[in-house]
Formats: sequence, C-alpha cells, structure tokens
Amino acid sequence: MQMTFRWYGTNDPVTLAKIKQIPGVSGIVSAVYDVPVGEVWPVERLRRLKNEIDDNGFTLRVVESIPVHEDIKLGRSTRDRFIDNYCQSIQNMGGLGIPVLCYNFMPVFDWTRTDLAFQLADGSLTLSYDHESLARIDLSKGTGELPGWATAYSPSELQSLLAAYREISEEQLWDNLGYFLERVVPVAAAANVVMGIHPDDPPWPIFGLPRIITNEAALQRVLNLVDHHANGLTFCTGSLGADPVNDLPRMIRRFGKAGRIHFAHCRNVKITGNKKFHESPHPSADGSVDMFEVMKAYHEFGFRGPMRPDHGRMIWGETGRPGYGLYDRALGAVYLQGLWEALEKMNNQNFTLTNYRDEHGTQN
Ligand SMILES: [Mn+2]
Repeated sequence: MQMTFRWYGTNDPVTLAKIKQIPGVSGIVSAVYDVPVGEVWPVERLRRLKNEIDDNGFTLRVVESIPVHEDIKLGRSTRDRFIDNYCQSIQNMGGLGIPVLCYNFMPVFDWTRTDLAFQLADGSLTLSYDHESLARIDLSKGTGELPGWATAYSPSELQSLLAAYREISEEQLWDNLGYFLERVVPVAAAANVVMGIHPDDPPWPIFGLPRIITNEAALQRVLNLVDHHANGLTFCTGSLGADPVNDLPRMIRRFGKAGRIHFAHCRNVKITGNKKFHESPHPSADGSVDMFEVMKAYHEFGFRGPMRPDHGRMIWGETGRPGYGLYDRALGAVYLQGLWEALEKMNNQNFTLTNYRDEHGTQN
C-alpha cells in the first residue's frame, strides 16, 4: 500500500510543503484543472504538474480525475471526438509514467451533498446528505441552491441536460459506459495506465438522474464490460458505505484478489437514517464503516496500490475547500497507516492471539 494525498494544484491552500509534513505520505493525487471538459490534456501541462510534484519529493501516483464529457454519457453522436480526446489524454499520462487514472460516470453531478458545513457535536464541520432535503432543492433556478455547485451550470444549460437524461434509461447508460470503455481501455493498457472507476456518490439516483455504479453487482458488471486488468476500480468506502447493503470488506476481497482495485479511497460515513448520512472522522468508532475490517481485507491480498484518506472535516478553525482541508485528512492518513502497521507486524511475527496468550500466560 502506498499512502497518497489529494492536492488541487498550485492554488491549493494545502501546499505540497504542508503535505510533506504528514508522516508516511509519498504519493500525490492530482489533476489539471484548467482544460475545458472534453478537450485533450496537453502533455506540457501534465509534465509541469508532474515536475512540481517531483521537485517536492513526491510521485504523481494518480490522476483524479479526467472528467468524462456528458455527450459520452448521453451517447450522443458527438461522443467519438470526445472519446478520441480522452484517449489522447491517457496516452499523455502514460508517456510521463503516471500509472493510474480515476474517473467517474455520474450524470451531471459529481459527489452531491445537502450541507457542506454540518456541525458535529464536537463543533467540527462536515459534509452531510439528506435525501428529503435534496428533494426540496429547486433546480429550475440552476444549481444555486445545491451546495458546492454554485457556478457549474446556468439554469438553461442545466435544464437541457436534465431533459436529455430523462430519455436515458439505466440500461442505456450502461451501454454508453460500455461503448466508452471498449475504446478507452485498450489505449490505457497500451499506455501502461490502469483505470479505476469511482462509484457514484451517493450510490442512488438523484434528481431523477440515473446512477448505476452503486453496489457489488454493478462493480462486477463494469469489470465484465471489458475484461482486462486495465479496466478496474477506485474503491471508495465512503461512497459505497452510504448504502448499508454494501458489504465493503467482502467487496474488497472479491475485487482486490482479482487484481482490479487500482486505487483505494478510505473514508468513513455515519448513516443516520434512510438515505441520510454525514461524513465522520476516519476511525471505525466514529462512523458506520469498520475501517479495521476494510484495511484487513486490503492487507489480506497484499494491496500494493495507492490509497488515500478521502474527505475530511473542518477542524481547529481551518477554512477552505469543503472536504479537502489539511488537518482531518492528515489524521486520516496517519490512522490508516497505524492500522496497516499493526496488520503488517502481526503478520510478520506470525502473531495470533492464541500464541500471544501462550507466551504471556494470559488466561481468558
Ligand atoms: Mn471517494
């Protein structure tokens, strides 16, 4: 396992110098943010990003994410040009030796929350989601009422996109994902890049938009669309963990042992009702995800890929990009490494509770 940290580039208030002070973090997850969706990421822009990261003593381990143009998801006739561009961006990544691409296939909205500053009992602020509150958001005025999406679409752009998706069934969205992967995965494989689809967050339809990457069966279906190592998963415990039907350790064992988890997002969520949750600190005791069982599952098959703490709360008065402050994510990175170290050492010393008791004469 390689511990990594997401960095939003030169304008991120969480600088590489600060990330350097978090113990054990050696990889960076980043992206190019100023290329319009659908256009090629120029190799020079990627090179500059990689060089800056290298110069600070890190490796650019993952690109998260190259956005997939809506025309591809909608299966419009214009999609081939955008798919060609996507392939070119992947080749540019591969040419620089950047090995992992995280992407998602969520229509219109990426991760969605109803409150970006939900206050927990300890005074910290976190991201929360309540399906009933979401239903009250009026999108006819654009994305203004939706936290985190203030400027993404004008009201008319949004209405035409939502109308276009009303014609798209879940099965058609699957077909469109298949069409995309059939063309992109061989290019990625040839460029020594592996792809990891990020599950939909939250893992159910919102605003009447189809969402398909939601559970174990869906992840298997993605892998079956193109049965190649380069077609893999970003396994996000926070996204999948918002639905209690998802048995995360079982899924990690299944897809991890098959060699198809290329990137691990470890995050905890506290489920507080039906389609209602807030993000919690990373430790098991604070949320609905048993992070020890998650790490045990990864450790069992010897996961060697990049892992990162996912969203963090805002604590100690920090302000900044919701979910992507420094402090709570740093606590997450160290906690995850603590679990991993314990698993490593117990394994190396062939530690079992039984022989510990034998050696120490503990009666229990
Ligand atoms: Mn995630």
